Amino acid sequence: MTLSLFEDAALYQARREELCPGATLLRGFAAPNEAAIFEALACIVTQAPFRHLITPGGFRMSVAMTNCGSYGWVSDRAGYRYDAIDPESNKPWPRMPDVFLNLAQAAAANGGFDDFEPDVCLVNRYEAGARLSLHQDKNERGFSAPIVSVSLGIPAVFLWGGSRREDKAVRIPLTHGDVMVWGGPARLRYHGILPVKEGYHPLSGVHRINLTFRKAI
Ligand code: MD6
Ligand code: FE
Repeated sequence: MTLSLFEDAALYQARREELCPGATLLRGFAAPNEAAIFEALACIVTQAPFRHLITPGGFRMSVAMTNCGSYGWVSDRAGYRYDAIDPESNKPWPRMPDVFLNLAQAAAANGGFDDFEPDVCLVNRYEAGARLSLHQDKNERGFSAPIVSVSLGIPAVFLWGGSRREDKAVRIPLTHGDVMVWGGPARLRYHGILPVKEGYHPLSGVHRINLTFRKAI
């Protein structure tokens, strides 16, 4: 029997971990939709290929990125921002596929945030050695909506810090299908990804893929 995402979400309980008020880890939540997610992703990257963005400080990011949705997160010498146009193609970003939107909304509801309307899905691709240093997600216009973050492919260790950069961070191993829902009092916590170890996953090859859904505007 195949259940809809929403029936799945209603039944989903067992592997849910509350990290702190506002942050919930839904272990394996995306796994039932893995095939449809990777099909949709293949279509997105033909229109908006992965690229290594340049930070405002002039460094090439080790994580390759693309986006889908009404806006995309971009970085260059001028700064970080959301843009409705992909600067590589000068066209709008690919639309957000239904399987992405439904997954993000079901996860948000499971984490206690109803009516999540993401307008961006940032797609991060990590190869061995790629990392994301501690940061806050604060380029969005408001912080009332949560962030939904989907981990796929090879594993990684998530650094979960506090509200100040110098606060000690705990390490959370994330594996294929894990979804983090993160908002309210946790929305501006520092976080990052440790350098990814070599690995192989049948759906992503040597990569870790992360989908981060946000309401940017
Ligand atoms: C990643 N994620 O997991 C990077 N940000 O590859 C993030 O930077 C992130 O997972 C905000 C909320 C959840 C996240
Ligand atoms: Fe982030």
